[in-house]
Amino acid sequence: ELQYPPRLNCVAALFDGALAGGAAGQVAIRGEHLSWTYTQLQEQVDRIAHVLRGPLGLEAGNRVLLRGANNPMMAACILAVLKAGCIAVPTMPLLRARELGTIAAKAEINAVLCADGLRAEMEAVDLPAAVKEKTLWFGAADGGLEALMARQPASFDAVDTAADDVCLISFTSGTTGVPKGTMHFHRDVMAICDCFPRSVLGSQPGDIFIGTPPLAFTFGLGGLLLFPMRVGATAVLLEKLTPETLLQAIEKYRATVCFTAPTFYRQMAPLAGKYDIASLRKSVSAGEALPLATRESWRQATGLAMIDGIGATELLHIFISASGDQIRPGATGKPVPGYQACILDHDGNPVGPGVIGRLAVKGPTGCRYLADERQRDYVLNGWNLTGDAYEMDADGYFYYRSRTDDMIISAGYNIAGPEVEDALLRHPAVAECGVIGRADEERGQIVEAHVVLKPGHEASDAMTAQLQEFVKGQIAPYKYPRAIRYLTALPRTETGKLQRFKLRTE
Ligand code: 3UK
Repeated sequence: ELQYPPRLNCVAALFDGALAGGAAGQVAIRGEHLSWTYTQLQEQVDRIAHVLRGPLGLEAGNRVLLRGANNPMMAACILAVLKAGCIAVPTMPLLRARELGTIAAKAEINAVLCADGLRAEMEAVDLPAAVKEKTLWFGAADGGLEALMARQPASFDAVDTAADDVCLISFTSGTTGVPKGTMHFHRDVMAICDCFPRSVLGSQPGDIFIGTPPLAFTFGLGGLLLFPMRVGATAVLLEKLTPETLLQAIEKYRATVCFTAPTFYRQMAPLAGKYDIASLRKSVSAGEALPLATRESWRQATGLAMIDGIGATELLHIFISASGDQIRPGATGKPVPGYQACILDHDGNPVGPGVIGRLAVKGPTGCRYLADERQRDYVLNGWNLTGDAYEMDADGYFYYRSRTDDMIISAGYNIAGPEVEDALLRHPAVAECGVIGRADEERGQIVEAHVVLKPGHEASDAMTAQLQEFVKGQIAPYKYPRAIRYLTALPRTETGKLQRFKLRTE
């Protein structure tokens, strides 16, 4: 059972812990152009906190929309908002003005801290005049936030917040369309730092964290900022990474822990041999299902057993995972110590091993939607229903099957798209694929695959027949894709998630 004092400011607690552990001179954040030790990061954070409470005139509990790519200044801004007793509302860098407007209105923001490089889109957002007056730009060649910081004291006393004051409003990335705001407390931030990274990763002060998820996505906020801070380790924050440049960066920065999505690992595997990435100890995959084929190709390329973990914005971070000899092929893992999980049937009753049902999770973090969102759809008797169809085995391992809404029902059979995707990915011509159910008069639905071929392979009827035969040889023949469409890329969110709804409406 995790216990935190009733008065808690998570950013103050993170710095106090790191500094007490001797991290003062250790690099906290390494960016493309600069790095800060823990002492230097704290000074930046403190100066920004002064700007927020002084010149910007914010009060405790005010909400600050944050916008920027992954870099040291964006990280410092997020930390400063929390340390100043305000609430961070981080937003994905690629969002457009209309989407930002919806988030700003839903979260009732009071101020904006935005990277100068994203200024044009931010200025196009329809905001109340009072908020426009409280907008500061950072990373500009002149003036902006940095000019104000220079005139502030170098040290700021953290605002004395309660452990269950809201400190973060995080928006879901909207695989279905409308983003939902979720609220998290100061103690939730500590809890995620004390669960997955402790028990599954075994993070240490010497670790160097690297990866792709935006800090505005809680996967990235935890993995690339909060987790390293909790143990006084180093976070490498880089913008615009590709599979190739991520491998280069792992080599260059001697990274030990990598956080990214399954597609990235899939694309990195064939290139990994070109780089010296022997420093890497842990590779964490989250955001969507990790196909066994991807796990195997990464293992072959690097010798590393990938750590799969399912997390959700509603629960802040990863709650089922496994590492080392606890990894079981095909399973996500077991509940992270601190969390409980079970499988429920349609009526909300628990089902035993071997039955597919709805995943339900309980733990130190949980879903609190902003205002009128669908809280009652997500939380049932204290259990969080993530919307995932899962199955448990007799040893308590949890196996992902599909999103609850994505289960394909064809001629009376239940078919999970990700299983068909895993089979297709084993074919040497297939780079990427997404499998959905397409309405069909005769069968209700048919299995339809959307395939991206590797360079050097052509879409043709012969290819379709070959892929269909291949799948029939891998899994029960009734699961084979009766229709195959070829694309040059799959529609994905900024967080790397396949947008199945877009495949369905194509
Ligand atoms: C799916 C997975 C299978 C699943 C997230 C790590 O993805 C994150 O949060 P989101 O709110 O989406 C949550 C949903 O994504 N999912 C995530 N991980 C896996 N499905 N295997 C996985 N390993 O449907 C879940 O309900 O965007 C991930 C940490 C923090 C996060 N917010």
